[in-house]
Amino acid sequence: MTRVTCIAPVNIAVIKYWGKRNETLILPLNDSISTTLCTHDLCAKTSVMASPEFTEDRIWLNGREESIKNPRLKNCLLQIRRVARDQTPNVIPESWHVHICSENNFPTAAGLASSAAGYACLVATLAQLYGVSGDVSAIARQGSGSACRSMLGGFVRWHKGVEESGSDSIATQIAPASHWPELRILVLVVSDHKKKTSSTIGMQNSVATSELLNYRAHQVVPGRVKKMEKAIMEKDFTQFAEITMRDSNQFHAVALDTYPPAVYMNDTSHSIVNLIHKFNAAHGQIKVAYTFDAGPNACLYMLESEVPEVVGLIDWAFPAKDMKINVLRGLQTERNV
Ligand code: 2P0
Repeated sequence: MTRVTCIAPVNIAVIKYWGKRNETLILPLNDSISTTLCTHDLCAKTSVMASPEFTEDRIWLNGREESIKNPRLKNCLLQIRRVARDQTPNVIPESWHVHICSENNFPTAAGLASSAAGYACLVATLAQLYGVSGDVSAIARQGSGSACRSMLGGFVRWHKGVEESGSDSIATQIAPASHWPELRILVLVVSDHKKKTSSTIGMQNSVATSELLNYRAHQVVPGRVKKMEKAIMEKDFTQFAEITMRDSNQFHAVALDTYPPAVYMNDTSHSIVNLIHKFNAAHGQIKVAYTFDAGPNACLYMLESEVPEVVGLIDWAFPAKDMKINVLRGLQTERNV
């Protein structure tokens, strides 16, 4: 019997991925950029065991057995085994089955990129178990699109690619976390309920019905990606923050432009947006940026020097007795799993 355990972090997009051009291969309509967190508060942990005594592949998610027949899961397993057959045929015999145990220590499916960390962790663990080397981000991408970004640390770009096969739709590192060590993220967990519309379904509906999505993917994001890379390389927080907020707002505008609309933010999310704009206006400069994924929870980017004042502001605006809003502090990471 042989066993490997890995942990993988969540990533938070500053240029959002929303919409696929190929559902099977999970090829996106536009590039996206994220930062990978380094905190044990927000990560997935996966153990995979292989044994000649196992009679079938099985998986447990957060302690509950799930079907191994999930096509994305099956595909990741199949592809790692295919690479292993070529690269390392003697590490795990082909006849052996695997048992997979995976858990998240944060709300699953509440718009906190749980599938990104989960599939990144699964693919990295399988790759290690089977002794596979090289870039496996294209395999993680086929588990969940945003998972390919969690395979790398620091500032990461997922290139949409142009090949029909998806071979160039991979993640690359723009810069390691050490490039901008003062950058901090606060994750405000507004709600840990499962979202009504999953990202996968939400983006399918957007592709089918939103007129704004095409404009965003083809006219807006390419320019934003260039500006964002420059802001990151120059450690220009004002630019970084403004693009981050505009991109979050545009992604939610696309969600609302979808028919029927996908509403991910709630009243508390909108209160947070207003609070941050007022805070920045009071300082006469952008000190904090917000971004929201497919859920109501807020991620706030700021420099380390601002953390005490912002935490104080959040405590003041959302007293614990009135509202459940947990603040998790995320740092960036150098590497992933
Ligand atoms: C992102 N999201 O860039 C965007 C922003 C949500 C909003 O990537 O269908 O769970 O598995 O590829 O990766 C969520 O999408 O969707 C996502 P699939 P995924 O982080």
